[in-house]
Amino acid sequence: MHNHLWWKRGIIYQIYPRSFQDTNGDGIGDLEGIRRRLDYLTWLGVDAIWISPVYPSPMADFGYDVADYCNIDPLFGSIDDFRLLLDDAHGRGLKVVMDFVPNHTSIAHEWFQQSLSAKDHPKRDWYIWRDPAPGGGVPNNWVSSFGGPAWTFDEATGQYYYHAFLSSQPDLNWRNPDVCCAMHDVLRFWLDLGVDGFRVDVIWHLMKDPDFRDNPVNPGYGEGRGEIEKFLQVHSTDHPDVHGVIAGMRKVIDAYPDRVLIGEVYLPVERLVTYYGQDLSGAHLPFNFQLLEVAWQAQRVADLIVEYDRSIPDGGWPNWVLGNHDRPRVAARIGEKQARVGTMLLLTLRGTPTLYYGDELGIGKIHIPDHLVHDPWEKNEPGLGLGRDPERTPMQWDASEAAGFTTGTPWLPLSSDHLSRNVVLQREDAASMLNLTRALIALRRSSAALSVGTFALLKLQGDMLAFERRYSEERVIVVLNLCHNEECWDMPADVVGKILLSTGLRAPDEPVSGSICMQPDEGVVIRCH
Ligand code: TEU
Ligand code: CA
Repeated sequence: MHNHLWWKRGIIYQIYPRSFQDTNGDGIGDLEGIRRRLDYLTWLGVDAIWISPVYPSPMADFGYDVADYCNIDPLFGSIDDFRLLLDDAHGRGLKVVMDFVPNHTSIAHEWFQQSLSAKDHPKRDWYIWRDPAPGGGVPNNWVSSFGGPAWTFDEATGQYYYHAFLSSQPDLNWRNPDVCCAMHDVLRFWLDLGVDGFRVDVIWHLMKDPDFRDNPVNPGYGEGRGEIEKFLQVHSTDHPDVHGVIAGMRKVIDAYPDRVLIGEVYLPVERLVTYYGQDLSGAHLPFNFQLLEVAWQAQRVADLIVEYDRSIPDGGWPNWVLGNHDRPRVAARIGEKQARVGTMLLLTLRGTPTLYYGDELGIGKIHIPDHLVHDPWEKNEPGLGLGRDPERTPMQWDASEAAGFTTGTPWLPLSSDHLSRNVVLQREDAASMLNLTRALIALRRSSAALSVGTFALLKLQGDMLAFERRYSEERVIVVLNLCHNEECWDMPADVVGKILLSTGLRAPDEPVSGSICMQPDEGVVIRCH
């Protein structure tokens, strides 16, 4: 399995830097904080960290509004702090993946300031400027992902600029070759520093319909959903020309050995897999977010795994995500008990797993009082449950007042159970979510079948799901009970082995053959003889 590239056999851990570890008491996590917690990450056993944006930014979208692509925001430290972090991470065998936000900049970026300054400025065309519609008003019906029109009028020059997100996040014009070149230079800047790859923000947004046609109405839209869902994003996103742009980035990256290109893509599977690109010239890993959205039923989960597996192009490598900074935490979504089963699924499926910080503690639902809401989406469209603050709260390290995250006041409230749910306590508890996660990581890493082996669905029965991972002679069976009742399964005669790990109380090494009775909310990994 060591013939496989690190990003195929490895496990990625996503860090939301504002919330991982503060070291200067301002209540906001920083790069030095991540560096001081590297021992934790190597103890946990992950192979790589992906850090959400740390570039200079007005923080209108908490770093996804970049004012300078080649520096570090003073809030997080300096470029020297970054170098130190990178060196220390590499010294421990950890890879570091940067967040790259090429679709839009901040309005504070000097490119935009120049673009705004005059209609004939050479940078005007770096962004997407359009005249008002013939009768006046916005150029088309495109809506911002955070609600409201996606066009903002500039009085001085009499045109609108396009922003798929906030009006303070103007979209770059990737049809302009100078934009391409400038952004490729950004990639090289970080690659030359030694980063191991990029997670590319909203990669499916980069190219838009050149005619800016109206998006069609979404017939499935209902009350209580975000405004963005009123229209199908057929002309504003996923334009066929995007694949040329991605292939261009990929070329830049491929000039350096062993780097990875991950793309953020929220699309149905058949569209998602096109982001591997023609002849695999696209993203190495187009993020597969299906587990974030699926109804937690064995049938649904099995269907999506099989469909995904079938859809991936030859030579393409799969990947799985169970949580991120944009979606409710897994324990909030499916409950704490099933989150253990979900984590077993994530870490036993075929394909690179991405683990979201804090999910290894089972952090769950967190209520953010109105006066503490930070997320601009929640502010724009309040009360619909779209807010992303609950999944961005500080990491819970110990039972001290601010959970060891800061000596000051955390920028977002801690989960109310941080005194009992934290790294120190869970490390001591053999049955904790943390130790389960760590054991699953160790198991995956020690097993070629789990890391890089084949996948086959074995059985679907009620709320129980069983699959097989195989690599040469090694055969591992995973059985997951997705409900709160006991469920028994008469196994095929050739499944004879022993339990390697259970999410429940079952003893490891317990022999298995014939039939297996799964405890409520239990998942097991079995090694066949
Ligand atoms: O997210 C993109 C994005 O489309 C999601 O916010 C999506 O709208 C939502 O999950 C519903 O499908 C990326 C970043 O991850 C997010 O944090 C940024 O706010 C956004 O891009 C803009 O850069
Ligand atoms: Ca800080």
